[in-house]
Amino acid sequence: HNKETTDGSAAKVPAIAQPLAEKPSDIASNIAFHARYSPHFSPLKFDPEQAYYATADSVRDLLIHRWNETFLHFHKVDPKQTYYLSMEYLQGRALTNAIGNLGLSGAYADALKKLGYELEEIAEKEKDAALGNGGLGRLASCFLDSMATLNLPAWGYGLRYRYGLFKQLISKEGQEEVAEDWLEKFSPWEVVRHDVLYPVRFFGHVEVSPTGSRKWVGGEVIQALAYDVPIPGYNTKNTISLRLWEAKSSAKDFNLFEFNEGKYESASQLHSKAQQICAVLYPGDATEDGKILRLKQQFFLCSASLQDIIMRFKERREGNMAWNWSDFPSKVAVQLNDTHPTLAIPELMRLLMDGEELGWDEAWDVTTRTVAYTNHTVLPEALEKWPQAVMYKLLPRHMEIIEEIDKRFMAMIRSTFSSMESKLSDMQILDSSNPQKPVVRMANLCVVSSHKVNGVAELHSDILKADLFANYFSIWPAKFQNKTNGVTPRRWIKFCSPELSDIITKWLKTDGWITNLDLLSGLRQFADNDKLHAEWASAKMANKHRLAQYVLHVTGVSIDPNSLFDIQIKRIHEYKRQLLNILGTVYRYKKLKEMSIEERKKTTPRTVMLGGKAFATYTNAKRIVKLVNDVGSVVNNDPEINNYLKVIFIPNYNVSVAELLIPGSELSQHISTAGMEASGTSNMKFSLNGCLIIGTLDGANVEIRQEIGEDNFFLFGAKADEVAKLRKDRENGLFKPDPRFEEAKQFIRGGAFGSYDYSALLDSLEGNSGYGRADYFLVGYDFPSYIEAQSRVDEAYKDRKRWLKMSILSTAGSGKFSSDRTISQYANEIWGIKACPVP
Ligand code: 9GP
Repeated sequence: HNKETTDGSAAKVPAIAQPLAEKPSDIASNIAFHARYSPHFSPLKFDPEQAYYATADSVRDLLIHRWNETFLHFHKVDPKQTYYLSMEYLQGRALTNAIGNLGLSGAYADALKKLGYELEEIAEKEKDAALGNGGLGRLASCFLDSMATLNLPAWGYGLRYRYGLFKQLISKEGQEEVAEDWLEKFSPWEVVRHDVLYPVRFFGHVEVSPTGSRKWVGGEVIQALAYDVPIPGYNTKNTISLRLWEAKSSAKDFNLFEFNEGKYESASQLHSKAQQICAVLYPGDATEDGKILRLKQQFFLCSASLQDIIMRFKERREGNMAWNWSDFPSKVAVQLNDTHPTLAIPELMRLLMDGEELGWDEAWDVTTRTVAYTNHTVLPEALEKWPQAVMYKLLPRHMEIIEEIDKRFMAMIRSTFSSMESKLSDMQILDSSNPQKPVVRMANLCVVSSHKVNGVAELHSDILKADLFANYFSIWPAKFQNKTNGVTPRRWIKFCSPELSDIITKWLKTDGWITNLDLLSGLRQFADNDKLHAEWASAKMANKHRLAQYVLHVTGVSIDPNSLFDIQIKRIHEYKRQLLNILGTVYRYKKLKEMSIEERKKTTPRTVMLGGKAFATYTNAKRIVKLVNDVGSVVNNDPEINNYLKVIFIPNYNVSVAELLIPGSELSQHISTAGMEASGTSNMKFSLNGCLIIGTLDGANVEIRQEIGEDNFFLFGAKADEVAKLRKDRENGLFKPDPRFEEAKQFIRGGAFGSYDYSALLDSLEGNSGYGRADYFLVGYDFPSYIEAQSRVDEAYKDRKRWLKMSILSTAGSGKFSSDRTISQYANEIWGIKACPVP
């Protein structure tokens, strides 16, 4: 292997004779080899868990081989490279995906059979890597898959959280959060790089030398240690890296003397401070200590990653005397995934000025040509604002730099765009309008310092230009772009729904659609074909059976695969309006109760499934989780209604659960208040899997509807540009609630679903909502059109042929929503990078 990859650096590594197994018999012996010689368990066992680890170890051999080749190839070619900085990655499980991307699913399944196992059985032993919250983190993971598949020179950087997203337990009280220990045993997918270690400083002060140069000194210094996760591309040798930083202290920080004196805590103070940094994803930030910890996490990611990027830039220029710092942006693109990694901006400035001795103008030129920013939300509470006092304390040099950026920005506006002077207070980075609590607006810092700013769906990008960033757009129109999100077709159909994928390949007579999703449009010509209908229906039914078994396993409730499977899975948030869904379901239940048996028999039986986690301190979201569960307990145990309606709360929703639910879905709900969901990505996964959408004109729904055709989308609700007026009308007492809406709420208030007092939740729809305005999310306004859209769903489902045609057309129209398309656009229109395939 060494021979193929030999260049200057590979020659230092001795050659090896171990074969890389790709045939079932070789794979089986390789797995057996790992079971014996990579002993993670006591030697006599070969139970499913041990089989999983041994299998993963054997896959890892293949990945490391390709990974080294990719790294060396990039090193030799030295292309411009993208670095994706994200506080979140929702990787899920890796085994099935890695085997699939390597094209070895069949070979591994056969090999495991020889050893007495089914691939699916052992794959279930893997814990989800849930280093993220929701859509933003899963998008980052889909992007990595596409970057590798497209052979792009690109890496991800993130944090190696000890505990990722919490595990959700459901009891009578509702949701309970417990720490999810994804590293309980260990992860076979990460490789610690003991030689990749950078110091990251916090606190301290700025020292000024007699020549006026400034240096940040003192404070505490924590080490960032790299853990690399290989990301294999599909059907290519290219295997890229997700580099996750872990915080640690060094031996010199351990005070042996104090320890021996019995002062155990102070002896290892820095050790425990280091451990706090990567302990959990999004630690609570209500207190000042919480804020400092969050900022520490963000800065830790930015500083370690930039030191690493600069090191690599210099390493690749070793021996070349002619390079210049102004070359940096032609070799490096840094993408900020939301505002969480904003500190990369002042940190790059600091490293260039204080470390490499560039002047302000040169450092600013390099920084602004390197960094680009993606906005993922317009929700005010998600646009980060950090107290200036906290920033001064933790990052004194960075605050100096931010102040200087702000000062120069204001001077530029006054001199070049004097008509914007009145807007300056909104555009400024430092907001001192409340002298008690001056803050740094991270989004403004991003917009001012990035060469490109993009939203994640057309509607969202338009809102950024017209509203959130309108002032900036008026001075820098060329800075703003749209990059509609996408999802990887490998994980989200090929591997999670092999039956449907085989049918698509058979009818299109090619599997080229897996990397060129636009080819799915070729299914349109067969949308009325009875034979395809029969195959399509049978694949869906197989997936529904698999899902029904899972539901029985995790909830104890048996559901009927002949009923319409209606699913809403996403983080629980008032703007996502799970409450609208459950109120609609309550209304349906009440109407069923009022019907005669004969009438009931004419209805469309439904299984309504909801899943998602509520942020631990988000009270109304937790009440919604409880309400869904309470409704389920009553409905599912009502013998009259049982055959016509079931309501299921799927506990502990995560990536692996989504891989089961989405292929088995027939209707999915994407019903956010228009203008509030930036994009959504599960909507794309559902329609790709032939599931129909009931939804509002929000986020990427708008484009999905365009692509699959208006007739194949159950639309309802207010439009984004009507929302502001509707809220005003409501404040002015002009809103008249629909009697059906009142009926549903009254039914709950009357105790139909138990004795828990839901008035605080329901009151948010009438009076004092958390936002200080009544029914801010317009549940009441949209309720009647939602109920009517649901009736159209019921009717459509009764017509099997029509429904199947719509389902096929959904898949056929999903070509645009591949993350391969999204990433190609980022590569061409923002990063300026080109494919660099390993020969
Ligand atoms: O809420 C958005 C979601 O609509 C979008 O699909 C996702 C990926 O772009 O980002 C989410 N935003 C966040 O999680 C926080 O900004």
